[in-house]
Amino acid sequence: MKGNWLTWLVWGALGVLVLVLAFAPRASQAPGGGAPGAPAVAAATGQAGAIIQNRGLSPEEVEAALRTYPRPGKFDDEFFAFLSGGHAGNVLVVGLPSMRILKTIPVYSADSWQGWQTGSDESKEIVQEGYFFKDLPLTWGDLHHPKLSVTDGEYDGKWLLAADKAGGRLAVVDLRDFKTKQIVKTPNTASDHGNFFTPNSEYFVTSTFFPAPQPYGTYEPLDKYEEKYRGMITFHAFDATAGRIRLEDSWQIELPPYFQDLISAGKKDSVGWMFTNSLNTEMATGGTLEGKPAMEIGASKNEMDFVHVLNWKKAEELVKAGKTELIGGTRVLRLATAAAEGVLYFIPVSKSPHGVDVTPDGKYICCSGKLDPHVTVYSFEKIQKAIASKDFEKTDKFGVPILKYDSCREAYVELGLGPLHTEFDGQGYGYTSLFLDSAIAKWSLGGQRTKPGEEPWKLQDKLSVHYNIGHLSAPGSDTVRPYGKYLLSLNKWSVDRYPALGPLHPQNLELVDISGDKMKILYELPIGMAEPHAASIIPAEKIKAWKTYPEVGFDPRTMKKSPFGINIGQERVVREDEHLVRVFMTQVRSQFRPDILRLKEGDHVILHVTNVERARDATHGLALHGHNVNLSIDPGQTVTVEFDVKHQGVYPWYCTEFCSALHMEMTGWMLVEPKEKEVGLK
Ligand code: K7E
Ligand code: CUA
Repeated sequence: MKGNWLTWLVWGALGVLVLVLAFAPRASQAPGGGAPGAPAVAAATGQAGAIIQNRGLSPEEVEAALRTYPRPGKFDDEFFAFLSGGHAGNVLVVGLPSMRILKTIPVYSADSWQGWQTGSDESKEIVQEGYFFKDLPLTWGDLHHPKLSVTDGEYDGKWLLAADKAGGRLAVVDLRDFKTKQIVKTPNTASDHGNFFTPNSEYFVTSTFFPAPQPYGTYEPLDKYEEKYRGMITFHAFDATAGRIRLEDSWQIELPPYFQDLISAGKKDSVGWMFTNSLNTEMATGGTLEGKPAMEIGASKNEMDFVHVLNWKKAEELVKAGKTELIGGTRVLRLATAAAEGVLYFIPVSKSPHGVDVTPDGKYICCSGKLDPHVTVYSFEKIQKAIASKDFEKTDKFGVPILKYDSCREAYVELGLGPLHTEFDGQGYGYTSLFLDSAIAKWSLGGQRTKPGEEPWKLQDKLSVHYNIGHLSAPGSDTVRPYGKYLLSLNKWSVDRYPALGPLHPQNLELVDISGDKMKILYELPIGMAEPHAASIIPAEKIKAWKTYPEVGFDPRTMKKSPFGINIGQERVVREDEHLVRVFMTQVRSQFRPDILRLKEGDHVILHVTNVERARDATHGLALHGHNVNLSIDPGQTVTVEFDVKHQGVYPWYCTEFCSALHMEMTGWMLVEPKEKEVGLK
């Protein structure tokens, strides 16, 4: 509707333009004649017309361009998409609909722009806290699903959390300053994959992908897989005021050794419940050189895998009542207890599903097997009835009741090949990614909005994307209040969409307009970085980020004034003992104070640097030659770095941000004298 109107407008304007063009030269020649500005408008419109013609743009392309074009200096973006950076270990912030990359937030991996793990001890300590093994540095992570904190089931714009699939960790990002504040290692897991916030961010819940022997860290051979390996769902207690995970209050539910993959929170009607898709109910373990079938073959023998249905409120009660065992220092609700006490149920689902999604009203749970062209919709009400009447097919090997598929199923909607994830627009439609079809299917949910002549539970539209879509993301889709309007298609392959720049291709994102009956692609954004698996999209006005730190000497890790923060005039170099030198340094355009450090070979330096600027955007850097020290200090911020000075010599340092006309002069010297000749000793 709107699209048609816009198209009409554009082409209408072009029609008029031809006429206007004819008059334009004369108007501009007339001395002081014509309405002010008229010739300019005519000329501009004329140029636009020529561009459209020369480039051979279709009306759809012109419309897409006009809808996504951000006016310079205007805040035209309606939404921010928080995209995962995959195994680049970071988060990207992209504005919609402009599709401009506005920020990267380093999390698990180093980032020298922001001095993350390349200098400041604060950043190194945050990462160290989450090491898999305390004595083995982890310099990267695989970040898949960034999730935004919620209050009453709606985004509150305060925190972003995301698990690390490769390290079994999770991280907290503060949306006041867009910096990572905490990384913790999930107890008893090798990997975390799915994650979500409970409706008031009481817990950040993660699921393991790979089951592991328990207690974690012990060895068990693969032939004891069924007996000894277990999956885990972890309820990380989250302090939503402080923005910190409290491991001591966290607890886990032990699960069978299936691959638990992704998880979704119940909402509204289904609050207190959660859902997990699982694969490999065959419990295959591979063994391609040992005469056994490959994992992919072994793990797709069964016709059906399981959706896990968990009553986490009940589990919480059991945990509080002490029905847990301490494993690796964490309270774990054992599998047998979960099965016996009505915490855990299974429902069959077509084999090898990837993703489970709950409708915004909490009434339906969508899950699709990748090899079945349908999405299966389960009704929460029916599931509850089946549980209440013990309508079980049987129990699985671990004593978990399997609910009857037919008793729980509400609909079975044919969509296309390779269905994965489903998102919602809040207008009564689901959007499912079709990996094999390279398409998005739009389908009508039952019990929602009905349009004249529109059947519920039916495919309504299909859009080709480029190519092999994984996740898709609609604003607020995982909350009780989706915002609709746009959909991001996160594609795994880009193949021929961009000129070849070597064999490694960019990832391809596509912005889809979902405001009308037909989906339309508005923009394509290649990302020359790791695979953005998933995204969470929030209205721009919900983010209330700071422009500078509130006072000089601020420590972003504590969000308080640092004891090492100083003002101009307080700079000093203190030799605390024979080999320990502490430096309090300030930065302001365009100097370091002090700008000469006189040291001796063998010294250990503790450097506290405060950027005393109050001006917005006046970030300074400090790059020290040869010592792997690279700091980025925002206005008001204080950072600390410790390092050893092992080699005599002259080491300049400089500011890495082009901060002023005299930025090139913003430099300093670290002078390291040789050790005094130790004559006569030894
Ligand atoms: Cu489809 Cu991790 Cu959600 Cu990629 S995800 S593997
Ligand atoms: Cu400070 Cu350049």
